Amino acid sequence: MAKSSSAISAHRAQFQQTIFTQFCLISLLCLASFKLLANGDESDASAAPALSQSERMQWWSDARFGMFIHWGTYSVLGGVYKGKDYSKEFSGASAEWIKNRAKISDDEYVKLARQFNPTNFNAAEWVSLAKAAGMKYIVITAKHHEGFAMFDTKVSDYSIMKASPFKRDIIKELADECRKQGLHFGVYYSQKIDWHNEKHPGYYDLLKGQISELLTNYGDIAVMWFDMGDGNTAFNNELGALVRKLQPKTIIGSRLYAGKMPDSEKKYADFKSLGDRSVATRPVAGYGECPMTTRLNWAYAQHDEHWKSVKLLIEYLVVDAARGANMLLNFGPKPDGTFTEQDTERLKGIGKWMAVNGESIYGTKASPLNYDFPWGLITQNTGLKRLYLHVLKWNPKGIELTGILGQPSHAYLLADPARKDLVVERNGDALTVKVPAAAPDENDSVIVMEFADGIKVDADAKSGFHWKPTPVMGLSEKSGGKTTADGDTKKAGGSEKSADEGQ
Ligand code: JFZ
Repeated sequence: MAKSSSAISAHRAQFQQTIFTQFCLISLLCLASFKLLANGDESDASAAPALSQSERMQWWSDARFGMFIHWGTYSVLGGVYKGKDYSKEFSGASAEWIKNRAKISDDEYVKLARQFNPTNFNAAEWVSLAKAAGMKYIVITAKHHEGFAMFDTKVSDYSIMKASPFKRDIIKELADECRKQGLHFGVYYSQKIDWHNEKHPGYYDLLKGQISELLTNYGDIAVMWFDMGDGNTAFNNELGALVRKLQPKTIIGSRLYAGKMPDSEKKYADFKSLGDRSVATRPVAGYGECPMTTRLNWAYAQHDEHWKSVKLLIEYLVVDAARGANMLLNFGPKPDGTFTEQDTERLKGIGKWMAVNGESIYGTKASPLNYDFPWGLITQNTGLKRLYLHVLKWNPKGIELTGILGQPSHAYLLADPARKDLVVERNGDALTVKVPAAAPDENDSVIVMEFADGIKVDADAKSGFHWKPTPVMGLSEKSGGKTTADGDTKKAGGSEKSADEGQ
């Protein structure tokens, strides 16, 4: 029997309703299954094998070169308090210790925060400077011994957001900019010394709270650069475990622990932080990093004229790399948020050399020889089957090296775009590279030697470590330099540890 039009439209409406209901049910089922899958994936992710240390360290080891930044309310004083300059008063200096050295009361010192208003701070400029200099990572003081947090912490009011007129999260702005420009971002965190909070009954909770904030609110934190660990190994390990839990890829420095502790007991340390202002004096076992200053002080100091030249800083970078260590080169920005002109000049000078010679640093390993030469040192890239001879002292009569077997298939100056072949003569166990009369680079001229069959070393070859870093004020005493003002005996913080002993 034919249906009436109204019956047909009622039937159609019922049919459409059924379809819609079914569609919703199917959508919900799909959503539920995706969620389940995701959960399943998450559970797979949570079951993912823990990251090995070598996986965690790969980018860091390849990077070889990073930027260290010491910046805080101490920068306002620039090493001077009530007319007295404390930036040279004791071993290792340094302007960020001024509260301690000038014996400034906490009530007096916290007033500095009200003057910390770096209106010229521009994260893009800082990160661009580091990138152009060839640096692959930045580590900045999120909280130094003064206890002032350079980030939006909720566990203390002594921070850039609540105690300073600036009220911008420096750590967030730099972390975001590093991510944008492709640099790894890390933070220095003083966990043992905190002259403002350490007497706080819940100090350990404050530490764990701030470390959790840093590892939760700022994206990937590539490095946690703890400083001056104490003997409380259980607590140090608790902090290490907290970092691992929150961000398994975060690299942890050895200063989470007391320097004198055996490396084997530093459970969460991924790399050995060598002595302040040190240069590797011997090949470093495992992963090592030498923190270095461009002058004497770490933080900005108005009257610190102990500047290191571009040539010297490149020498130190090369010596560290040739001995298997990274160099973390420090800068102390001014209280207005800009770098000093001298630091900017050094960054540009190093960047010019790195633009031509970066291949001889990035992704390299320590020399295959357990010695070096009066003319300089060697890095190697085994994957490329290349040796890089860093000739710091040019010799127009030729550059001689021993301990390498066979004949290079190709040898050329890294600075030569044409890669014109250089003559390499063998005389017994020595190879001599015939070179132009003038060194192609005033800082470090790099000769590349390629070995088609791979780099082979004469295991019996012996010699010495000829290369001693050029001694200057602002180089650790163990590395051959001086960090004590004449006649000074007082020590700042830890003793001047040897570069070899590390932290
Ligand atoms: C620490 C800080 O006290 C200093 O202000 C700066 O931040 C530097 C990078 O690290 O200084 C130290 C830490 C450890 C030793 C010496 C100085 N040590 O163990 O010899």
